[in-house]
Amino acid sequence: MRIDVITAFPPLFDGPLSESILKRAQEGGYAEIVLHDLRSYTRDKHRTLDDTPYGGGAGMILKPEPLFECIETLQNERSYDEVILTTPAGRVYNQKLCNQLSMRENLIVLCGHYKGVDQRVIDALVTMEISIGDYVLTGGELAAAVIIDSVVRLIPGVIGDGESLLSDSFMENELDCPYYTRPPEFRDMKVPEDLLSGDHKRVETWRRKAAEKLTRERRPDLLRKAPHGNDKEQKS
Ligand code: 6GU
Repeated sequence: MRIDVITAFPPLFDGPLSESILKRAQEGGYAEIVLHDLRSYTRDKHRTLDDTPYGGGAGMILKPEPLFECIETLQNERSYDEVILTTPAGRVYNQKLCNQLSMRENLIVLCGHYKGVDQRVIDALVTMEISIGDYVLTGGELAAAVIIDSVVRLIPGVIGDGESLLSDSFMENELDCPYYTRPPEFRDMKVPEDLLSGDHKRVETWRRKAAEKLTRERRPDLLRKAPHGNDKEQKS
C-alpha cells in the first residue's frame, strides 16, 4: 500500500511514522508513506498557502492552487483509490471504515488546516472526508496520523502475531478482556486464578465472561450493534 500525505507541517509526522510498528511496516515494504510539503507546490514569491475567506470572518483558508498542483501531480503518476481530507465535517472514523481503507492500494491523505480548505478542492478532487471524532484539533495532521496508524497495522504481515489481529477484530462488537502478566501477586493484588490454571478452557471462559462484563458496564451501545459479518451501522 502507498499513502501520500499532503501537509503544510511535515515534521508533525516524524514521530508517529518513525517508531515501532509503522517504522517496521515501511522498512519491510508493506507500506510506503510519502510526505509532501504543500509549500513546495506554491509558485508565488512568498510561497503562500492560505488566504482570508471571501465574505470575511476569522481564520484562514487553504488556497486551491497548491493543492490542485500537488494532487494532480500525484494523479499523473498513478491512480488513487481515494483522496481523503481530514476535517471535523467528515464522516466519523471507525474500525469498519479502517478495515475498508486497509484493502486499498493507493491513498492520498490531505491534511485540512487553519479554518478550512477552499471548497473547490473538495468538490473537484476529494473523494472522502473523514473526522476522527467529535472534538476539534488544531489541524488535520494528528487525525491523518491516527488513520494511517490504524490502517497500516491491518496490512497482512505488518503485525506478525495473527492471533492479535483476530482478537482485535472482535472489538468491533465487544471490548477486549483485562490482561495480566507476571508476577502472580503484586502489592497484595492477585491475578485471577482461572488465568493461572493452565487450563485452556477455563482461561477462555474467564476471558469471554470478563469481556462481556466490561462491555456491558462501559459500552452497552456496542452490544446493541449488529453481530459479526453484518455491517449495518447503528442508527442513533
Ligand atoms: Cl480530521 N480535523 C480537525 N481539525 N479536527 C478534528 C478532526 C479532524 N477530527 C476530529 N477533530
